[in-house]
Amino acid sequence: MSETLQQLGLVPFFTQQLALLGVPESRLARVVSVQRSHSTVAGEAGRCTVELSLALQQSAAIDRPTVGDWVVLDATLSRIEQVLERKSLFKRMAAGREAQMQPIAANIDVLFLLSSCNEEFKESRLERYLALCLEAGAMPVIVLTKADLAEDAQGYVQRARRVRAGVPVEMVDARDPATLDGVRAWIDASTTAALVGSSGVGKSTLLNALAGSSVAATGGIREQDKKGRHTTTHRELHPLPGGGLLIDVPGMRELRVADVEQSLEEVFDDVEKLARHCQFQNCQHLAEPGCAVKQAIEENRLDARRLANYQKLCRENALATESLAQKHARERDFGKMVKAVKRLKSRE
Ligand SMILES: Nc1nc2c(ncn2[C@@H]2O[C@H](COP(=O)(O)OP(=O)(O)OP(=O)(O)O)[C@@H](O)[C@H]2O)c(=O)[nH]1
Ligand SMILES: [Mg+2]
Ligand SMILES: [Zn+2]
Repeated sequence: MSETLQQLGLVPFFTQQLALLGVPESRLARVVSVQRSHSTVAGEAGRCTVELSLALQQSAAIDRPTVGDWVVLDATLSRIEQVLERKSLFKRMAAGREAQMQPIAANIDVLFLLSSCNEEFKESRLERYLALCLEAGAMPVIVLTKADLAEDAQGYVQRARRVRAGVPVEMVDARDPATLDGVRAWIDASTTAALVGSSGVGKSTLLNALAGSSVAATGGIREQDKKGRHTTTHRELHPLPGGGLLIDVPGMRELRVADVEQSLEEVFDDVEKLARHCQFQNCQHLAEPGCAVKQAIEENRLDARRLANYQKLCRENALATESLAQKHARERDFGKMVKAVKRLKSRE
């Protein structure tokens, strides 16, 4: 299967960069998937497996190509030389000890935040995803799957609507293409969308239904707690037959936030609005007198869970942002030291 660059989602934002670099479109490609030692890209010449240039291999994780990236290949089309500036980037704090950001999907227009109409549904998880989505610069759409299994699917819709006013909520049976018009409406010919959500919510099932064929494996969930079995193991970009592209992302156990302060304020703008009426400008909404936020909770105008999650995400964000800053400072110091040593050596 060979797609045109337009079918792969090419828009002027990237052709302009290419023109500035003076590189022909034959060397432009889009990253379809990333494996440990190589990546699969799609371009005018079809799909091929490529390596990273040495410079990219040595660059920070966040600067290395990720699924959805537009990249410049070398003349032999076997190596990625450069990653074009991204229009949007969904990223998280990487799991593990080292403080660094991990790119999840690049150049996405729409992010479908999937949650099931069962025990898996948690407002707090959606709030976390929403903050990451706004930070990414993508349009969020909450998709409630397994509406067919729920006695009160509308109840879940209402809960989802309260997560953040204005964020669209779609309800589907991901196995049934007849229920997908609401989701389809968000994807046009040049749209790149991505599917995120816990394992087992039906991301790959939804992809297959939109693609009209079985392009990704799906798996059952554990009956007792409705948890998925991590069926999808890698991220992949799939062109849809009706136009547009969809990135399937495996369910991630940990989606830590960093650098999302502004997006958190945006997601929790109802809390922020209340906080303006607190007696103290720096009120932490703990036990201060004249706290408008606490009062709203007492009067059932605000959910105590929502405030607790906001505070939890703020703490997590502050810690992560701080450790990223410390790491950058260490790297800067190390860079300075290396330069100083080189200067001394050259004097000798
Ligand atoms: N009844 C019903 N079942 C669904 C729906 N969506 C998904 N399923 C089922 O839920 C199970 C998990 O679906 P997957 O598509 O594999 O889930 P996933 O989100 O891709 O999971 P990971 O790849 O593990 O992250 C499968 O058995 C699907 O058939 C739905 O809307 N209704
Ligand atoms: Mg899957
Ligand atoms: Zn307060």
